[in-house]
Amino acid sequence: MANNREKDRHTKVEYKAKPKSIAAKLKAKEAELISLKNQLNETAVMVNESSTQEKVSDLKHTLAGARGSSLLIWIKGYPDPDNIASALALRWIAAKYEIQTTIMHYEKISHHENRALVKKIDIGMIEYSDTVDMSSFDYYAVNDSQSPELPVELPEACKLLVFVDHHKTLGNVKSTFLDIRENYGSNAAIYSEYLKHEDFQFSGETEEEKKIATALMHGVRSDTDNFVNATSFDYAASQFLSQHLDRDLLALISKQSIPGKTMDLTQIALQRKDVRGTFMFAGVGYVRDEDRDGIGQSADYLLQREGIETVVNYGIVDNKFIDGSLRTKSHTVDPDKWIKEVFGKDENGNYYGGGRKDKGGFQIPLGVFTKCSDKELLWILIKKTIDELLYEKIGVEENSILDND
Ligand SMILES: [Mn+2]
Repeated sequence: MANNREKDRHTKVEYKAKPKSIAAKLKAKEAELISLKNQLNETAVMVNESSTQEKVSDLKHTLAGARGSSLLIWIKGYPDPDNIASALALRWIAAKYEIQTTIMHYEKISHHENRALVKKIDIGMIEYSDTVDMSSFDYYAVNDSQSPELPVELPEACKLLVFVDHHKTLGNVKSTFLDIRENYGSNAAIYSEYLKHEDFQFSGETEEEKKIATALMHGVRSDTDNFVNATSFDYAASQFLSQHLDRDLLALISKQSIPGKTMDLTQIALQRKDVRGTFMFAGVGYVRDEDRDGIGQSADYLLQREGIETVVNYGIVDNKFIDGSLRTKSHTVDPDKWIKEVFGKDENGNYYGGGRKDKGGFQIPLGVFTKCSDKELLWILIKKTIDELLYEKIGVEENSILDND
């Protein structure tokens, strides 16, 4: 995330002594990391909170002004997960103001994935035809599109009430409520922010709300190419949505179904990715024993990223040991040799890990550190130690500028 990178960049820590064993290294850093942690807490900022607050007030005001009216939610272009989910969210919010909504599309639903979405979520969209009576709409809304022009004619009195988009604007849009955020990877993330706002009391507990959260998550994923092109706002949205979504439903409407936990780990790994040339490293934090496979699976996924040849993901498994996975498509990285060189041997002369062909792994027991009561601090400590070993191996300075996007 941008914030973490900022923090990393501004946190200059110099290491004078160079302890040999991992345990000694951990111990040597504890004090300075406590101060580091304090600094991190101080600089933490809530992104975008004030502007969302303003927009939510605006939206409430707009909808209250249209109370009891009839709203056409128009899906422009081919119905896709992002605009369908946005329409669903808007319908849910509008219902709070007794606004009757009709979700309508003009183009055919083409992709099988989108048909599955419409069917499984039971969206109740109408396809436009000459026989549909358009005269009853008081207002219309457009989401996820650069312009509000429709391919059909609306009654003169029918005004644009809501316009929400995340593309570059093409010109002036006149809408009672307008929210354009070019720095969002998905429109669904913008709607997730509205729903997250306490004023709308989205509990995520009803069937309908779970469906909406699921559709929005699908929208975020699909518009960000499975988070590869996500911004911090999309991650924040998916973090919120993940608390409410129906994972079985999400699996059904997604092209490939992957275990929920693996998806979460992948999401975390993407969020914390640290790209160094052709290497990508990601510490995913604490992982339950039964979910440890997700560390390797998320590394498999990250390896698909263009320009990346080697991925190392790691986390603390079962509060007992550091578990890491390496995946590579490089011709020069030998996973077995690489891991043995990076992590060395324990006091009994056994290597912490190894590998073969294109993959490898390592396990480092936390030993006495399992007793550490501050899990957050312990993670910072572990992460810095592992990262430093990795950086040393590939020959980069810890504080060199990251080339993450
Ligand atoms: Mn979109």
